Amino acid sequence: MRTPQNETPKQATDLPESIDVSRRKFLLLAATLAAGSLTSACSRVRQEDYQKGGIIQVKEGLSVARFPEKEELIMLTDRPPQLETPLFYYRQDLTPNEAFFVRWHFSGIPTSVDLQTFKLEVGGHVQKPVSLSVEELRRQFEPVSIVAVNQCSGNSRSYFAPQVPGGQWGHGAVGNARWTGVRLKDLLNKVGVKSQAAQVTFAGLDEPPLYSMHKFVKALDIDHATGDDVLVAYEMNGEPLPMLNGFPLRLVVPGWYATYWVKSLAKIEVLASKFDGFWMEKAYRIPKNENASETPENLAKDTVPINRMNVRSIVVRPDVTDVVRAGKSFELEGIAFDGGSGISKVEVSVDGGTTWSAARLDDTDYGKFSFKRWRMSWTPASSGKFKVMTRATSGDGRVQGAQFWNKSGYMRNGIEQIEVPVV
Ligand SMILES: Nc1nc2c(c(=O)[nH]1)N[C@H]1C(S)=C(S)[C@@H](COP(=O)(O)O)O[C@H]1N2
Ligand SMILES: [Mo]
Repeated sequence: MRTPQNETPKQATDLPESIDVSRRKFLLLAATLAAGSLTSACSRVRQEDYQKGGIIQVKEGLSVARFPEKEELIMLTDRPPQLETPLFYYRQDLTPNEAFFVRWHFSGIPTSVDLQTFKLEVGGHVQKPVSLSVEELRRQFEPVSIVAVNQCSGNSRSYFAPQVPGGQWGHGAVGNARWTGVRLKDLLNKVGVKSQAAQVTFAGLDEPPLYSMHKFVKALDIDHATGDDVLVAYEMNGEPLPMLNGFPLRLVVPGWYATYWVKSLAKIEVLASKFDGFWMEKAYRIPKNENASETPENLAKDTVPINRMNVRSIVVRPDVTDVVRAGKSFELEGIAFDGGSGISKVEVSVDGGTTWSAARLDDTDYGKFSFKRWRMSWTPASSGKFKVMTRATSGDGRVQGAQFWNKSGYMRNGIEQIEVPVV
């Protein structure tokens, strides 16, 4: 089911809304997935591929593929699935589940989950550990919903110069959804966190293919984990999560990069000391300085785990199918978002950064962790090539600027420039 484009806006605090997904529906979903397993249809495309009023633009050599529960998405790798959302899907406030990007580290991903036997374990440095079925989570805890952006640390990595290794994402390793589930804080209250707790770890059902590899486990500080925002979600845009986006449960860490949003979440463990696992100590680290920047000649010696998202904005219209005409008004359109302070301003330049004008921000309010969509009417005086740029300012006063570089290609948020041909 597609999320309607003009649905009534809701404040994150207006929720919960009703979440009446029947058990039958769940079981049906699980059964379908088990039977179908995760085989994909894959097609090779040339420069352009028309679809649903938008266009999938892929670099030479990339493919599009249709995985279970998904539309055709840009495929970086098939094992593990790494699928990118085409830009035209960002002309809606909420990214449809079918088009939401996918990223797993290991090929050993769950392809079916039996909700009769599945349990989420919550334990470790606590008074009384529990195991809960999805049904018990739904019944025993207050449901909460929040609209939040889930963005891969390496979103837009392919544009870094010099180029860096890792998934060569365009701008489509991001999505905005309404997540519904229970507060992690409520779960932790139920098990009774013991004093001196330091961190909480999260692990999913996916397994590394080799003994020598480390299971994907992430950690949050106890203060963060017991805050109001962090959820264990069982729904995405009012539906059970797609298998590829973490069915039946995933962690939702609003404002923080997607690496913390552990999918097919099965184990939550409270630790009395800081977690020292590979995915916190070795991977997903950024230079410890203001802009997480370093140079190839001078790599940062001090690093910290990646954390809150920085402010950024991108243009989603014109796309390659749109024709912009001299002397005719054209509505430029895009999205902006940050790590949770909200978007206060978006400015647009059509002359390569010489002059800037304020874009209109949509007045729909999905809360501070959501995409903010913007528009600006533009009547080019002449034909030719125009350099269109966009610059967002966040609620806490941060402004997009020059692009910084780091060896992992994380946190790209410099002002982007696109060249628009005007006829
Ligand atoms: N269990 C599990 N959760 C995971 C990952 C993973 O490999 N395994 N990858 C993380 C990373 S790096 C990203 S970008 C997001 C992607 O979320 P999505 O596939 O729902 O878009 O999932 C995160 N959660
Ligand atoms: Mo990621």
